[in-house]
Parts: sequence; structure tokens; C-alpha cells
Amino acid sequence: MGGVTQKMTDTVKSVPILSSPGIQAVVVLRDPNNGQVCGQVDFLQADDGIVTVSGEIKNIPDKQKRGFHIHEFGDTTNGCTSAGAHYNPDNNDHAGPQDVLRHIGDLGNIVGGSGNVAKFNFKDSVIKLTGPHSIVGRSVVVHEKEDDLGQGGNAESKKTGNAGGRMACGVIGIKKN
Ligand SMILES: [Cu+2]
Ligand SMILES: [Zn+2]
Repeated sequence: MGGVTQKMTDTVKSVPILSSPGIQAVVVLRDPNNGQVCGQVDFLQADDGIVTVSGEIKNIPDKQKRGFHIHEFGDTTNGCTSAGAHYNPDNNDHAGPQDVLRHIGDLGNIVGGSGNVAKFNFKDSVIKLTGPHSIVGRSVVVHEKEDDLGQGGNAESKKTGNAGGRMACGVIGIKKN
């Protein structure tokens, strides 16, 4: 009996999907108006659908927050403006990443650190790299101000978080492994 149990356990452990590298996407951020904010963000979707977002963005002043979103279009033909609004296929109000009802694109803020570099690594269960609401082919935008996460007490807060202008952007693409 013990021997049979051991064999079954071994079989489960060897299921190859457990070692799957997941699906990866990447975006290079730059300012089309030749500003200083630039960087790279990586997205890794694990088998459970959770996406890890990690990156480094330069020229974000130490301890300052900057709005950080997925916008609906992967279009920079008119700078970051043509990236459109926050990606929001469900027509929700703007909110923060921890809110149940939010724009899919609402990833909150990045925070500057030492050397004026914002380094981050967090998980998000709303954005996806696959399926009908995939963010691949859309844009990441870094804003000039802090995102108030929908708590600003005015109409604009429920649309954009009052994050102001667009300092850098880039189109999310499939990453070369
Ligand atoms: Cu934005
Ligand atoms: Zn939003």
C-alpha cells in the first residue's frame, strides 16, 4: 500500500506544467518629447493567472509617487496622448489596484527611490497577458503626478486619479525569452 502511494505522489510531482516559465511581456518606456523619464517594465503571467509586474524607471524623484497605468491603445503616433484613456473595458470608475471595482489598467503609483530610480516588483490579479482582455498591444503610461486612486473627491479623480500629464509611455509586447 505504501509503495503505491509513493508512486502516485511521484507522478503528480512530475507534471510538466509546474515548471512552465509562464507568459512574458515587456515594455520600454520613453518620453516622446525627449524628457528624462525612461525605463523598462516586465510582466510575467504564472499558471494561476497572477501577473508579476517588475521594473525600473529612471528620473522619478526619491520618495515621490507617480501614476502608473495601462492605457487602452498601443499607439504612440501622437506621443503618449494617442495611448488613449485607462484600459477599462468594463466601464468602471477609476480606483486603486487593491479595489474590487477599478479600471483594468489601474496599477496605482510607482515610487522613486535612491538615485531617483523607481524599482518595483508586485503582483496583480486583474491584468492578463492572455484572453479577451489581454494588455499585450496596449500601453504603459507614467504620469507627472501622484494618482489619488479615486479618492480625490472630484469628478476627475474617478476618471484619471488626477495624475496629470504623461511623462513616458511604451507599447507592451511579447518578450523574447
Ligand atoms: Cu495613466
Ligand atoms: Zn484608471
